[in-house]
Amino acid sequence: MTRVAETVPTSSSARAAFYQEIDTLSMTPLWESLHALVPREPQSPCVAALWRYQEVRPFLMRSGALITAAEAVRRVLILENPGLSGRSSITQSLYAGLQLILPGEIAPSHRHVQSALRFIVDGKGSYTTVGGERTTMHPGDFIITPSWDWHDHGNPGFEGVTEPVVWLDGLDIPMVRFFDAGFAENDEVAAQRPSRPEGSSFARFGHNMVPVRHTHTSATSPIFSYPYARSREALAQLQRGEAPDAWHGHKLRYINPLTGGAPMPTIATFLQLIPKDFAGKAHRSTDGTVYCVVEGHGTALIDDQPFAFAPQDIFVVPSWAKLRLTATEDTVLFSYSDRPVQTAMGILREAFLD
Ligand code: 1HN
Repeated sequence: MTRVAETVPTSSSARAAFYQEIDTLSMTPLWESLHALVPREPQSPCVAALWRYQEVRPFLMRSGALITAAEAVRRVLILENPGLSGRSSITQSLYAGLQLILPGEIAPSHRHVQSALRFIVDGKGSYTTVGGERTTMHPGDFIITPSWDWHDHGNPGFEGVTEPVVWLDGLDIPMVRFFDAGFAENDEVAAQRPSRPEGSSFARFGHNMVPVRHTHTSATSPIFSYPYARSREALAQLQRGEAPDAWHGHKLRYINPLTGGAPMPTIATFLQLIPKDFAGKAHRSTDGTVYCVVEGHGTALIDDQPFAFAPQDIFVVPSWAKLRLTATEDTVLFSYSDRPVQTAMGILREAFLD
């Protein structure tokens, strides 16, 4: 390429002095930051990372001895991306944390603009009440707390079993922070009194049918609990009947039954089965994604860096990083990302590589 002789003979010190002068007027030169502002492709500060549940669990249990759920409001250890230190974020747009609730505890009712998902990782015997309906939590269940719905959690035990319960919290906290649109309120009561029997929402919306005169107008799915038993059975049947997708294995996305779209306005969720001895092809997408291992062992190769995973581990794949999944036994992965937002903006990109 020929260079056009357009250089003005300014010294870098003259430029630096100029930048200092305009800084007093709260101005800054675009030409110094243009490349960073408009990169040729995503250059995320978020890095690939994996949290081994067996390593994390003792610390969670220690937190149980340090503070009660009532005092903490929510007893959570945040999974903070090592590249986003101090930002309480696992990707630029998403939050993740592991929440512990001990037998007999109540995490008091409150509500906030941030949407939350719970993915149950360990233990039986807890429930969450969302907008007046209680749901019992089982490992592998995917449960939604819609924006601005009252919610409280408790752990009274289940069928005589009392044990600590741990779940993964996924929230759109960084997105709401970005928009400076956050509001929150504490309830007058610690635990809501249920206004409908358990299972009402699922009866109405969970069977490929909907009430003829339903009035649900929320941006969030009217089903707020997607039981693992049913989703797992769907994957088992797919596995018996067809070959896995070369990139994803057998992968289903959770839907809002009223729209067919993502169950939450800001977060898409998925469950996939990677069959034993599957060696997936590489895939990349602009939605950085958080994975939680439900069953099985394998490796996530993220930009050629191997992360061996075991049940209950959590790992994060940054935007545009190449992901290749392999499994040494039948493996089930839950995942979530900001895909609905990128889709609404028309900026989602994916590439399926060989
Ligand atoms: C929240 O309300 C919960 O309700 C969990 O369990 C994590 C993180 C930040 C803000 C609110 C919950 C949260 C949260």
